[in-house]
Amino acid sequence: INLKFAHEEGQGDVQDLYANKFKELIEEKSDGNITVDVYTAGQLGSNMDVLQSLQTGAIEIAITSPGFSGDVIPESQIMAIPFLFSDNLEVNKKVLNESEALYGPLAEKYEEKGITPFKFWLEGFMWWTANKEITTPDDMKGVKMRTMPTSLIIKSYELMGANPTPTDSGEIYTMLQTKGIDGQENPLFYVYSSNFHEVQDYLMDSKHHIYTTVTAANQDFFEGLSQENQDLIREVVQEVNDWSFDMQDEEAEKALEGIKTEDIEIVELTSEQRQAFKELSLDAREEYKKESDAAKEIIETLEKEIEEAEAELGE
Ligand code: 6CS
Repeated sequence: INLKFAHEEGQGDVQDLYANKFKELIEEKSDGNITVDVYTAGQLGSNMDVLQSLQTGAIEIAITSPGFSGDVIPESQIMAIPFLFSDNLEVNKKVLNESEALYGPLAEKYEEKGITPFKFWLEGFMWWTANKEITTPDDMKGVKMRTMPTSLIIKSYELMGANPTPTDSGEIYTMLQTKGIDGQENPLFYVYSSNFHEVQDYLMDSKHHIYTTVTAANQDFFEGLSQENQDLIREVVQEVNDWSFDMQDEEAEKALEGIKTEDIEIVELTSEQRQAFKELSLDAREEYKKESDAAKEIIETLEKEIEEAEAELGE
């Protein structure tokens, strides 16, 4: 069996390291019966195309982020709500790994669209970059912030006062350079590997969100495999997932060291400053609930799960 495994990032980025770890482990554990070809962003079309190809089965496995799937699976926009997850990444790791909300009603919504989600996982805190310092909602007013295309992300940025501008991943750098957009949000490894520091003056440690994604398969393909192969794939995804938490942490650490040597000013938001943005964003939760009964159940369960994990592991 040969698997096409597509992801949304460049060579050496977090998703690429993840996909290659999966390849290494599955080829080894299946004694070569399962082989994997990894495709980076753009090789099989845009990130929206990858989602579609996963649905049709042209691609067997993919890392497909909720920021791109919101129009196909509205409930996946639970991942588009800022300040919903914890400030403690260990808490988020636990919730993304075990959540009944995500692996129950949300997974069902993926299945309805022909996608089998294996694991949700995180790629680190999101940071803002911009051509100005942004620490208050006033600073954010009218700023053209590039976002991923999902409508609830756009809505959240409107709530925070920005002028959100969805842009293809591959166009962010040029748009920043030509001032078509003023800023963007992404985890640090991606900011650094995409060289956004070359075209941005400020990097805000805003921790307004975490970047979450999901490793998933085409449903017909996956269900057509033998039980043994299904189990093996699930086992390897779990192993890679567990491994990815420290890996993303190291990548963020390396990026921070690198970016400190570049010509960009790093600004850390205080908890009071973050709180002001959080309050503005709260209506995004209400918007999400309106999507469906399932959405209401997903967010209410998830909020409880995050609270419980914080009580156990600390905030
Ligand atoms: O901002 C984006 O479009 C992208 N960010 C990350 C971290 N991964 C994939 C996606 O293309």
